[in-house]
Amino acid sequence: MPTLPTRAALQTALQRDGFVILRRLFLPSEVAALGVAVDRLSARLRGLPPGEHDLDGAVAVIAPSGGVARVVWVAAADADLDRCSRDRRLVALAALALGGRRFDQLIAQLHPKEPGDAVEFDWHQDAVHRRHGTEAWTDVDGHGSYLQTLLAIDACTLDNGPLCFVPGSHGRGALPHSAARTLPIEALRGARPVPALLAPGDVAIFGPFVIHGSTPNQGDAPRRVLVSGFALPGANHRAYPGRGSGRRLDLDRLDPAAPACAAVATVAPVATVAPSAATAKAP
Ligand SMILES: O=C(O)CCC(=O)C(=O)O
Repeated sequence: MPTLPTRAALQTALQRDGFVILRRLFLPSEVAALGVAVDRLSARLRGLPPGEHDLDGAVAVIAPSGGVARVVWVAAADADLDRCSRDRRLVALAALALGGRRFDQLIAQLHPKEPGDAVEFDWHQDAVHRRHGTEAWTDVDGHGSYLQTLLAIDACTLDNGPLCFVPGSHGRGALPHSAARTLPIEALRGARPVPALLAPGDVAIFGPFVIHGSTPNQGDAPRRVLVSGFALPGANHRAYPGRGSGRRLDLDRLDPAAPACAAVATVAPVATVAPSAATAKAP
């Protein structure tokens, strides 16, 4: 029975690249159900003007283009996306990567990049969004104390704005960002980013120091992803937006009946893609 990678395999890959891609962690039927949930949510967002909008305790951010930039703490707005954002498999990955069994879930965020919506995520490290290096964050394990997961609901292809990583960039530690929490382009000098080309159900996981970003969707199919973020207890001291955000998850109390993985591999694709400078805010 295919299963999650061992702790050693996962940690070796994370330490080498700063991110890991896990293939087919979610079953096609599960991903199809998520697509339906996102369609339901998108119908509620249609026609909203640019800016932030409360959605049953979630925060929908509409970009100047009219596209949905992100839905922050989407767990409050949809029960299916809520369940998936704290799925046992994702929390188990946090346990393998970070150690421990209990985590504070800071992020449950939908990025429904649609063709032509001009939504992009400039180069950044998630550490800046966690407020690493400020009073709002205590690096309890000395390695960032945080894991982010990104589940592909649609295929992430070269033309629809896949998330791109700079392998090994986590080794540079926390870098200075602009006031908009983006990296200056000089920080990318000599970098060789790789796109995370994902099939529906694949998951990318990454630590808080790896440099990543993505360009707009220039394809003709949506690129919807669900992002979750897990912190070691004691790391975060900030209230995150969204009703119920920051909840404590205990791996031993999550639904043990969650389906097993279809298959798992830990492979980083290698190709070079350079997202442009961008304006959208990252999680
Ligand atoms: O959805 C994307 O392309 C950006 C994701 C991202 O930057 C993040 O999860 O930190």
